[in-house]
Amino acid sequence: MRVGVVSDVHNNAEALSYALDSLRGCELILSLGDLVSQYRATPEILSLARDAQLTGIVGNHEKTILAPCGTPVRSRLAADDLNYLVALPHGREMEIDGRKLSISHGAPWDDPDDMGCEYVFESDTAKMKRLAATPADIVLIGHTHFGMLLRAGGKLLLNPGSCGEARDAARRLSFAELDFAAGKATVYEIRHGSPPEPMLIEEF
Ligand SMILES: [Mn+2]
Repeated sequence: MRVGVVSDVHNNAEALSYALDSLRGCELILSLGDLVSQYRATPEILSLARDAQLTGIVGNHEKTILAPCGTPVRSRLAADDLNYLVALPHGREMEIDGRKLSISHGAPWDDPDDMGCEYVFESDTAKMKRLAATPADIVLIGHTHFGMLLRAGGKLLLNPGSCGEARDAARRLSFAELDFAAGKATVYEIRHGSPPEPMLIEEF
């Protein structure tokens, strides 16, 4: 089974379309939150998400729109788009090919009632240790907009980076793919006008 992973799209329909095109053949595509951007949820991004049956969770930007302060944004959304957002859970746990997946926007220990989410950067030893203690085989996070792929504590830790709003020095947009049959995880850089380039590769 092949699983695509996108995160932090921030209304970038062009980048999401590119990623979805590259991930054709994946049986499941996960979205790790922040599909939309604060006080903006474009109908285009939500119809792309619904058409691709993105299996999503909320990020801090969805939380904002779903909170009382997001009422004006929600009132402008079509029913189908609003329903998609409202149905998003805070996080997900699932099992694929005998592996347990933990899926969260910032960190598995994020408070569902808090609008903020934790930033877990690879350079933060304490947070990385806590991430590696998550009771799962594959731990998926987003929010930092930095691609990360490594093994720690017998687990695979993956952040696909941002598929829409580059924040790293090289201004890279990225997404990821988990190939369960091959036991291979890849973070791909989006290359405008050409096929994606593998950026990080790890076995699991
Ligand atoms: Mn975020």
